[in-house]
Amino acid sequence: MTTWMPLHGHPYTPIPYHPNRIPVEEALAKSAAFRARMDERRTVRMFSTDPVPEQLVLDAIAVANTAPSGAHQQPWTFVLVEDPEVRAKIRAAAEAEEQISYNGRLGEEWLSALRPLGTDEHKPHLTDAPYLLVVFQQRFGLRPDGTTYKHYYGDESVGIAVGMLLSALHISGLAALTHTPSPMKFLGEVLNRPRNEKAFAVVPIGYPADDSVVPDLVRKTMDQVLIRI
Ligand code: IYR
Repeated sequence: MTTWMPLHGHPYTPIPYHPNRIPVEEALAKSAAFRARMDERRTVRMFSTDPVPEQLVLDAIAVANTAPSGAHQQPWTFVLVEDPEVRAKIRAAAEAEEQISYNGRLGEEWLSALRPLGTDEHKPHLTDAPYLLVVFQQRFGLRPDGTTYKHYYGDESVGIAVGMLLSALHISGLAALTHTPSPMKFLGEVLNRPRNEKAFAVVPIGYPADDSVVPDLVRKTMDQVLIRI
């Protein structure tokens, strides 16, 4: 029997894993329903201030925490911000950065790529949405004694976790936005994060505003994205 040796701890004991196979008919029905439901997901920028059940957000974070990660290092920290003062601080700092970005820093090619989406430096969602989830990537491991160790595939791992988070939020009827103010250094400062963590994304979570609109965009077809050999 093989024993897997985590880099920074004890070997994991292999345990049986043989979940029941889902009968094909049932799997096809579930798969089709999930596909259709996911196709309804839209990135939302106009949020209602209505409260959302906290448990739905906690469940979605718990789902994200099931994501696969390089060497099972789970290099993520989720900071859930409800405090209106902290949200206001984050909005002010993000808008200050975005002001610079949209007025030259992004460059003409980037700005013209964004133009169809209609985004700008105003970020009301940061204070309208009842929750801001700030996802941090642990660039390296930090032991309590201050020594460090490498993390592997951090970008990929946190990206997968955020994807699972967005899916879980959507399944619960919640809307979200993957917002990446740039540079994001201020988030570590405002939220008092340790030196090994860098902000990966800010995810406002809530219900869409009653007058919310989204761009009438079209997704690539399967023919465009799938090559079969
Ligand atoms: N971070 C900026 C700009 C921005 C960049 C991309 I790429 C987007 O898909 C959307 C926005 C902002 O949040 O406005």
